[in-house]
Amino acid sequence: MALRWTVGRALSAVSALAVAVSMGVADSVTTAAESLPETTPATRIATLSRYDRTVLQDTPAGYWASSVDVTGRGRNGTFTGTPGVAVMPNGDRAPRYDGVKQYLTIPDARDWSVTRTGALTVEAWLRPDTLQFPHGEGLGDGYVHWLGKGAPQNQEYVARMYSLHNPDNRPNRISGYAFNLSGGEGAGSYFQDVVRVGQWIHYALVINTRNVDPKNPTGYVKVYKNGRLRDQDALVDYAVVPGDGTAPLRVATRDLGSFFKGAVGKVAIYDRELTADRLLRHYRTMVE
Ligand SMILES: [Ca+2]
Repeated sequence: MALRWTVGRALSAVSALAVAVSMGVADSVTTAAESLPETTPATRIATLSRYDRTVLQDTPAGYWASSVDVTGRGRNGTFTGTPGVAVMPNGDRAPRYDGVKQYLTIPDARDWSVTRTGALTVEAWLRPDTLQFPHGEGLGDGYVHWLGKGAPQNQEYVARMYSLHNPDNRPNRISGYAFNLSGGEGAGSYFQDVVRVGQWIHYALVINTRNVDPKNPTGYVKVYKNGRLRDQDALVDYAVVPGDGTAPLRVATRDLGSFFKGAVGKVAIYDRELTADRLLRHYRTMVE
């Protein structure tokens, strides 16, 4: 029953897109980057990829293959600029950002904040098209924020990638941080491997304030790469207590301070901690 309900809602979202396109409401950017072809409703649902279906089985609060919320809740994003298209390992398409001024904005919603349930998983596939980002921020402009929810006094979380050469000596480190609303230093986890231009990487950031133990008395942050847990850190180490801010969720930037050059696809937000088994399943479904 749950699956049928979910698929039904996904179908509604696809229908809504088709209506928007036929009415000329959706711009060409949205249409070009959308991975769901315009066909009859019956075949549309069949063209959700196996990867999309696997994600929907885990009932994400929001799921954006491009700018459209595939869950059917209608919380669509808006592209700024005209992103290109990249092909993912399974043949699906993903928006490709120029690293200068293109990004996706999804309006603020309670479901995008850790505070609603006490746990959040942010999942995405990224494909860097450079190892040295032209529009970075931080020390020596050494990194870019490629996904995040944060603005002054409304900081929540961010996904970051460092350039190959940066003053912090963190070559191509890929990380995730949880912040207090006031900002400052975040509690973060990371992996730091050799990265190739054009390589697809599956990333998941978990923030959990409910699963507490003596080492994590107020919860933790975790980062997964390709379905494997790579790092975990206690929120208490940086005295981080996540809040519910007003900033939008953005992809390819957080707050226009830096811009990711490359593709970011299949962005999903879950209002709980996804299990390692499910994250590994997602990864394998894309690459096998
Ligand atoms: Ca909010």
